[in-house]
Amino acid sequence: MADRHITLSQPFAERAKTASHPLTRYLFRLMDLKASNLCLSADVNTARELLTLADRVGPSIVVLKTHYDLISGWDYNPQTGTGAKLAALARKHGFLIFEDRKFVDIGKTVQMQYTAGTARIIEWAHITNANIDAGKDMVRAMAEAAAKWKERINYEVRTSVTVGTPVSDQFDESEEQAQAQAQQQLQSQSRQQQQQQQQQSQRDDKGEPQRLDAQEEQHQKDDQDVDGRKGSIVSVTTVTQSFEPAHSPRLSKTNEEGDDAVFPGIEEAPVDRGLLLLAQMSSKGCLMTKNYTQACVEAAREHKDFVMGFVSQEALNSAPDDTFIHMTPGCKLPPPGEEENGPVEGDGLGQQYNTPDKLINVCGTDIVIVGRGITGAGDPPSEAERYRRKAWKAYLARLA
Ligand code: 6AU
Repeated sequence: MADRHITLSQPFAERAKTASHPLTRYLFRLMDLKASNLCLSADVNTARELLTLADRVGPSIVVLKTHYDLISGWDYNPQTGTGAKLAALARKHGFLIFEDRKFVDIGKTVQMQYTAGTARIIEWAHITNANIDAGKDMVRAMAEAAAKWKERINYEVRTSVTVGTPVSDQFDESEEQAQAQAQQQLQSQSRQQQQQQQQQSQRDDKGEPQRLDAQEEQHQKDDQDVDGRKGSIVSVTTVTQSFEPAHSPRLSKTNEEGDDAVFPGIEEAPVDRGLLLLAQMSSKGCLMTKNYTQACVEAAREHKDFVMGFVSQEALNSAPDDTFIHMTPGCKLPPPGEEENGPVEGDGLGQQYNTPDKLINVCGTDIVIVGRGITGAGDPPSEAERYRRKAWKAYLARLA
């Protein structure tokens, strides 16, 4: 660990004033408010388990970490899917979502993986992480993608439907996917209305529903075109979108009861997105060298507006003005009844564990990431509370 850096003796409430990243400042405030420096690694099998766990354990944590690609039944719908539901739970319980995607590739590829594709991680995850083996430019590429995304979502999309010929090339190419979905939804809604009216008038004339006419066949063709994202649009429905400033940082709404609940005592999280650099790993025989870790620190300093801090095994702040946050996995408590700060066995697959006290009080991390220690317990919410208390106690001990 670096020589005792000022941030090691500063309360989180103080660090909330000095951290360079807005999301880090918010997170420190949340930690102070909830007296929690616990992140749950929700490595479960199904979307239903994930959402249930997030709802039950939410009160004890400040970060919920996901691996969306190990969840079966993940619903990709940006408005009503698993990401949107998690976001609603995050608002209700006051935690941030951290998708542990460990991006590593050339800049252009990670930009696309981060903002587009099936999962559209940037839409629902406040935080993600990257391994910078591919070089520091990858961090710049992600930072640029996040800035562009933020600029776009600072404006709410207002959508209206009119009759006429659509001018599809009015739309920015980067928005094509979202707009194709919106268009598909609206077309289907307007078609349903037309069908209902049509069927109603046909029923009125002859007393029973009739076969749909050529117009419906054209609509069916439109559907295929929209699914394929390209193709000539000849529908009678036109979607017009305009962008207006958004008053709320909220991105999605699931339309479910309770969706509007917001954790008391703090406003909703800012729309900013943040990156953690995977600077050190908990696994046995990890090949990340000191030089690699140092390169992470340098990359973080170069992108303070996007990099919040590190996933590391120790505190890495060393320059006087470093204000990064550290999150540390490989954390477990010894089984109940054993010495509270005693050694903890690994998982037999390379994972190594340390106690919250060792990681926070001795190694100087800020947030401990706990997976199976909580998910594997008989009663995850009460086990999460036990971890929260121990981790907070270790933080207070560090300040003393
Ligand atoms: O507590 P566990 O061992 O059940 O789960 C630890 C979680 C897993 C790992 O993918 C992740 O933490 N992890 C990471 C992260 C967060 O990037 C880095 C690392 O060095 N070790 C580690 O276990 O979801």
